[in-house]
Amino acid sequence: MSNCKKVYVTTPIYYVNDVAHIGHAYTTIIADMLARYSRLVGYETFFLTGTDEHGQKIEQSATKRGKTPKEYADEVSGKFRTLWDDFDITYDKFIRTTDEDHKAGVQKAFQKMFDKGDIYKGNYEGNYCVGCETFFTSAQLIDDEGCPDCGRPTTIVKEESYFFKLSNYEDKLLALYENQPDFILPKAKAKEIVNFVAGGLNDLSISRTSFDWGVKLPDSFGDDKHVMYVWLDALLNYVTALGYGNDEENMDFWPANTQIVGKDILRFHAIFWPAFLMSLELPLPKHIAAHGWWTRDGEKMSKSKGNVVDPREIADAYGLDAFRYFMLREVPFGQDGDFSQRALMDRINSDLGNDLGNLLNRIMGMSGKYFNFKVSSKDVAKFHQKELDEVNALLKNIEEYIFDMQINKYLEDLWKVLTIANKAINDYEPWNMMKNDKEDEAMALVGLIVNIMAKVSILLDSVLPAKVKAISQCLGFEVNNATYKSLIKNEELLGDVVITKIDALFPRIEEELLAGADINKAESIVEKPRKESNKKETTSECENVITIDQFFGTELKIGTILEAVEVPKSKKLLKLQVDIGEEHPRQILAGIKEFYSAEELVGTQACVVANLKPAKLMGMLSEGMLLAAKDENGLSLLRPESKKTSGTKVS
Ligand code: ME8
Repeated sequence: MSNCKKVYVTTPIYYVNDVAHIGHAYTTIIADMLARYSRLVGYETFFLTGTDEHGQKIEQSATKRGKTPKEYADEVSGKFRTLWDDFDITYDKFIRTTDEDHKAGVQKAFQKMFDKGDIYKGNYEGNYCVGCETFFTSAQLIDDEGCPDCGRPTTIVKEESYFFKLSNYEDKLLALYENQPDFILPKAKAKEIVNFVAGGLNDLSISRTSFDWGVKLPDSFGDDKHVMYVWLDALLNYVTALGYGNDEENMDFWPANTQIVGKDILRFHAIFWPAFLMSLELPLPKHIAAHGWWTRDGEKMSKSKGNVVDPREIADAYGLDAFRYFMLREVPFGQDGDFSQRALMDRINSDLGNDLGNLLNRIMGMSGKYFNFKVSSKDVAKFHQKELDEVNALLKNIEEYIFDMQINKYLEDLWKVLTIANKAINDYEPWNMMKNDKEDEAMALVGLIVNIMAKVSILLDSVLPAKVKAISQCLGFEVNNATYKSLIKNEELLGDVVITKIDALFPRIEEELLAGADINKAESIVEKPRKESNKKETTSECENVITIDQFFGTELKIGTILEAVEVPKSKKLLKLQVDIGEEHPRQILAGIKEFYSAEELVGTQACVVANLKPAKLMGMLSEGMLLAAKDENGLSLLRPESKKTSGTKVS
């Protein structure tokens, strides 16, 4: 792969009969990561996504809503597109199967397959699942009726149909799997496909007469009552998007490098699709990469079960980059994963907050305190060749993980590099170097850490695009193809840089404030979990010292609790109205229900953090925080010894 100049990456085109959920976002984020990475390393890249809008299922969904299929498709397709735009998905084209040029391209392909002798007319009788738009043999059905994929009842459909001679391609497909062992990724998934094909392939019915909402056959067939099978129409999007059958403008991107699909549709992409391409005499994609399934509490997500996780809600609550990181890091590509906010929070606080964010804090702290923010790499190699060698060894072949779809391994290795940096600070103790007049050595150490952060951030650009922008601003360099080449490919170091202070990258998400919400349930997603500055994992006393100004950055005031009520369904939260000397009382949600009853609080006072960014907990606004101390004997609010005027400053 590595010397490929053009990279074409695709997602499946999503059906417009459903709202986007984290499963769709997952596929799209993986593809977006590949596309961004490819662009950064200098490959000419084309990234395609879009919507699949024909077929009986869509027709039925539209009718149910009193809309024409096109009206309905416009609406839902628009929602997908807006979501991807809001998620900064860097697609080069968003295709819709209702696009006129797509339909024309599909008709051209149909004609070509027919001219080649791969399409014939016959009669079809079979068990059809409308939900999956697929025919099944009687042997495949559950209890003689149920669809083996979704369990819903199938119906017997008998109709005149055009067929594609799939059986002709059995041997060619088996040869493909043999000769191109990484055609299907992860490789372990190839076995089930090989077995399926080796078991014998029936010819494929590729037209329908029982409904109307689809691409018509080419006029030359004079057969108006047929529309094309939705999977033939849909799969061809990958080439019509490049201009196949029309201007061919971007056909030089074909064959695709990586076509990302969910495991549910691997069979269509690993059997039908290459057979269609062989018939069209087009080259085959390099990889069909099938990822696993996201479940919610172990169950498939569906609107009827009400357990669908909305990607927008998660990204709003936790940040888009954190959501991207979590999806890419949490589950090895190809395996299933169960979505939980607890796991997401842990990743944010640990990997992103501590390992990455805190390292940047340390860079800002050390460079500011010791060197007035000016850092030179001049002596890094002199004092730290060992660490540089370790870093370079880890980064040397890391690209292979990306195109092998071992994204979690890619991220694991980047985190190993961060560990080298965090460990170096602990081992070399720059604060002692400074005390012992070894300023050059301290500068080399800080330079090493800055360079490690710069290298890692270049390779994280495709995963955390917004945060990497912030990191590069802080370090005073740009993430682009030139810096990729010098810092990663050529293993060079940055020149002199001036560090600029920025806000904490991934402020810690405090679990206590999620306390009232059941963080393992999707329903209780908080819109904006309160975040506070990164907690420092300190390695020396001096790093933990704050100035008086920093202390006074926190506004502490005496508040009088005017009202207190329990928050229904929450084990921990009380909703308080607290007078802190302002025109209106503040609403504060406090996780103290286990320790105080609502009644006993009314009229008492407590110390309030008054300038905390408001947060929403269980859908309610919280405009401050009460200070409390908790030990094994329980929790006590911190209160003035004698009554004070509401709003009195605490210092
Ligand atoms: O199948 N976990 O469209 P579709 C992970 N139109 N990924 C999931 C998921 C989950 N729970 N749910 C959906 C179609 N996906 C066809 C494709 S392509 C020529 C035609 C993702 O809207 C996953 O990528 O049902 C899956 O393959 C895709 O959404 C299915 O989307």
